[in-house]
Amino acid sequence: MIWIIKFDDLTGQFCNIILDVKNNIMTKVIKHSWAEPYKIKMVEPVFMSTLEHRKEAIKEAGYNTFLLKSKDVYIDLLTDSGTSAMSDRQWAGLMMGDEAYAGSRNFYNLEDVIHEYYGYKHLVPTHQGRGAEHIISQIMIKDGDVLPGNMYFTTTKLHQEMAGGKFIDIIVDEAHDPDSLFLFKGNVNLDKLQEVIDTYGADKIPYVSIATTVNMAGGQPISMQNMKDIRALTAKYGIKVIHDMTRVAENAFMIQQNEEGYADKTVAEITRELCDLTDGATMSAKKDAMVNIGGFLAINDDDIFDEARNMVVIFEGLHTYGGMAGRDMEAMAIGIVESVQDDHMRARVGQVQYLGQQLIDFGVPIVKPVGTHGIFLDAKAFLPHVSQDKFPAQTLAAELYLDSGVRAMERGVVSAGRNKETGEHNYPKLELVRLTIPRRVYTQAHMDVVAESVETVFANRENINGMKMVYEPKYLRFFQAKFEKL
Ligand code: P71
Repeated sequence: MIWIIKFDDLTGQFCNIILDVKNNIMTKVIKHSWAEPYKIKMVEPVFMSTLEHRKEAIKEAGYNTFLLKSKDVYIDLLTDSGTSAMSDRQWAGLMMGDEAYAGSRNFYNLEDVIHEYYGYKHLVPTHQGRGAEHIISQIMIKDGDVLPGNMYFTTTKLHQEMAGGKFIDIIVDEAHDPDSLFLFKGNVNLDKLQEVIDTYGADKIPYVSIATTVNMAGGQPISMQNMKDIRALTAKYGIKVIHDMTRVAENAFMIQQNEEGYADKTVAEITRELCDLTDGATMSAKKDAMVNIGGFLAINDDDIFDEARNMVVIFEGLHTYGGMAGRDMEAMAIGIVESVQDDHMRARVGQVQYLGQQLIDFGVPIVKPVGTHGIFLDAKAFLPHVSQDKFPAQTLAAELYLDSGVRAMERGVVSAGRNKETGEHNYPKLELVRLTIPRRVYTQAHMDVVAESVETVFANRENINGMKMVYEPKYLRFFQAKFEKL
């Protein structure tokens, strides 16, 4: 028997070739490791805290993980936004920053990359995603308009409301069910979209708001077929589609893995195909594109571009930097190209799936199937004895920090805010704690620590009671609200 390890060009993976020379048999065993396509050049020490220290820190933070100091956190899974590790190429890009006030070379590099990889005609840079959401909402939405979309995102919805619009959720029902194994929970239910058009009329719908990988549903992808169907239906009525492309490459990877006809296409090709089915996009480059800050609005329509370019100078900065330094734009341009590499995505999503599988094996209730940017603990099933008005997800996030110094994020009733008309809490079906994995930052051993900690809290769940809110800010309350333990 002879073993050879060989790179398999067909699958892009390493495989073992086992040669049984005597019997003239060759067996090929594909390894399914998601191992990283990079090695570590620089490290950042983190604080290994004690239970005593964490008790003090979380109390002082009002049991809100957003209010913890980063120095008190061991493994930071609050978000994958702006927290990823840049490559040596991106760091080199920072040194190539052209900090001219107007017409920076880096802006044109970024524009070229966006044309090539995303295909949109015009680029308006912004300081981050919500800057782009603000501009597109103010330009396109009028008082009394409605915005159908595949589940709300906090900042997106707020900007739509502040512009006078009302968000209407048209995502498939499966998205609200943590146990449904449907592979494309980001899909739009086309009957729901048709119903919104019939009820309000196409002229009240400035655009359909479509996110690739739906954050609040658990990082769930939308299928290419569904995108095509949305395009066909909206085209019939002349309605635009605006794409929240914050994690589009992750969505493209899931299409490659799970949708018929896409196994042989690259993540880059699928990404481009997704963008081509829409009229414009808002982007938080802090996710897929692996920069610490940055974003943009991209749009095909010349008139909307004209207005957006006009508006960006009021709120963000000149139209060739939009709140970013030249060096940020260069790092972003490089990061976009890295984000659509198949090897990168296999490792990125593979790591998330690795953590998810450990928790599933232990019987911890999580949103299934595992999405692309994090694991979402199902707090309702985790703490069935804590009613939703006692903030189960908020409580669980605090308990997890107490146990191990792992910081997670509430995505439940606190995030959902209050109903604008009645003033009551919005009670979302999904009451989740998000363990968000930054890209290229943590190791497999870190994932093991996280899994062990969640399992410990799960084993002690009966001793956990809910919390009451003792301070509530008016906007996006989850960022600064404070709580006390019951
Ligand atoms: C995330 C974030 C950052 C965040 C935002 C609000 C509350 C808590 C954390 C930001 C997104 C996003 C999508 C799909 C637009 C934005 C805004 N996500 N769309 O997941 O996920 O982008 O933060 O750059 O302004 O932690 P921005």
